[in-house]
Amino acid sequence: MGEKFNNIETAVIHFGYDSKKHNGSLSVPIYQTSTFTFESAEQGEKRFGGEEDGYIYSRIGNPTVDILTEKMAFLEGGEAALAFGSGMAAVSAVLLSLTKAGDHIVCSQGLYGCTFGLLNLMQDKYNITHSFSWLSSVEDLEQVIKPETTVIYIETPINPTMKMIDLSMVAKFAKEHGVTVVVDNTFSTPYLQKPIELGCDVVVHSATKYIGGHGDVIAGVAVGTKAFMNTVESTTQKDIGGIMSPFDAWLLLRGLKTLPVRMDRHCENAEKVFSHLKAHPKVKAIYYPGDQEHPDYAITHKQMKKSGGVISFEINGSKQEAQDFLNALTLLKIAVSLGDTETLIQHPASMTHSGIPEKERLEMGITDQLIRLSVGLEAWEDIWKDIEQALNAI
Ligand code: LCS
Repeated sequence: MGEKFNNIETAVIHFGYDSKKHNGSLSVPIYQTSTFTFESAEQGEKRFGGEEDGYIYSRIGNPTVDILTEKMAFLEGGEAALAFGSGMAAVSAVLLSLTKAGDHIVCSQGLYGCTFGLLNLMQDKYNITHSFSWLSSVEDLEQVIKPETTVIYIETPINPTMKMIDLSMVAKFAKEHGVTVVVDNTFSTPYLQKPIELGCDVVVHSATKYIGGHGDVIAGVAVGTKAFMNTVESTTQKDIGGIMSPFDAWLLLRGLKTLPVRMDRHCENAEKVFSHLKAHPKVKAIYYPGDQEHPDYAITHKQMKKSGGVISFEINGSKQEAQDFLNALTLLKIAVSLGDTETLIQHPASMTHSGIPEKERLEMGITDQLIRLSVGLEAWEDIWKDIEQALNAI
C-alpha cells in the first residue's frame, strides 16, 4: 500500500478498501451475516484446517470487520489488529492472553474504572497480581518491577487525571527486561500519538470514543504484531467471544474518515476552553496535557501531535458544589464517555471511577471536586459560555 498513504488524512479514508472488489460500492458494504456457505464438504474441511483462505463464521472473521482492522493496524503502525464488542473486551482479551497465574502487571497510577475492576478480578481469581506506579522515571520502574512481571499497562493521558507517561522511556526499560508494554491509546488516537512507533508492543482502544466519534457505538480494537494478534484471535477472542458486529465496524469506518478533521477541532476547542477555565476563580486546579506550565508538558510536546480534547479540573468548593456546577449547565450534557461531537461532562469520583475504593481513588488524584470535560465540536464560545455561567452560579 506504501507511499500513497503517507498522510493520515488520506489513509483514514482510502486505506484497506478496494471498491472494485465490491461492485464499485463507495461505502464499505455491511456483510450482515452470521455464517458463510461452503461450496462443498471438502471446502469446509479445508477452511477449518487452514489449508484454504476464506470466511467460515462471523465470530472468527467477517469482511466488513476485516477492513476496519486492516485500517486500524496501518494507522497505529502495527502489523495486525482485532476488533471487539467493547473497549473492555479488547483490554481483557489482551491482558488475559499475556498473563498466567502467578504473573505480575505494572500499571499506571490511574486507569479507567473498569480496567481497575478487571485487574482486581484477575488478582482475586487467578493470582495475577498488579502494582501501580507513576512511571515517571526509570527509578520508578526499577522499584515496582518484579521477576514475575510480564506486562506494563499504561494509559497516557491517564483517565481522568490527564497525567502523562513517557512512552519511549518505558518501552526502552521494558525491552531490557523482556516485558510487554500495552498502551491504552483511547484518549489520543493514532492521529495524536503512536505508541508502537515509540517502541511499545500493543495498543488497545475504546473505539467507543474518538474512533467512532459520534456517541452511537460501543466498540474496542487491539493492535500489535501478527504473531501476538494471531494468538489473541485464536484464544481469548475466539473462545471468550467478545467480537465486534459488522454494523458496528461500519460505524467506526464512517467515523474514521473524519478522525483528523474532528481531532483538530476537538484540540482547538479544548485549547480555547482551557485558557478561560484556567483563569476562573472557581477553578482550583486544572489538568490538561497542553498546559505549558504543567510539569508533564515536556512529555506531551515530545510524544503527542496536539494536546487532545479532554480537560479535567477541580472546583474550588465541596463535592456538592461540583454537582451543583454540573446541574447548572444548560448546553453541555452530563454523561460519561468522551470523544463525541457533543461536549460531555461528568464527575469521575461518583461516576466512571466510583468502583475504585476511596483511598486508591485519592492516591490516583481523583478527588470529590474533580470534573472531567470532553470538549466537543460545538462553537467553543458556546461551550465556554455555558461553563462560565454554571461556575458563576455556584
Ligand atoms: N479505556 C479507556 C481509557 C476508557 O476510557 C474506557 C471507557 C475503556 C477503556 C473501556 O471502553 P468501553 O468498553 O467502554 O468501550 N471509558 C469510559 C469513560 O471514561 N466514560 O464512560 C466510559
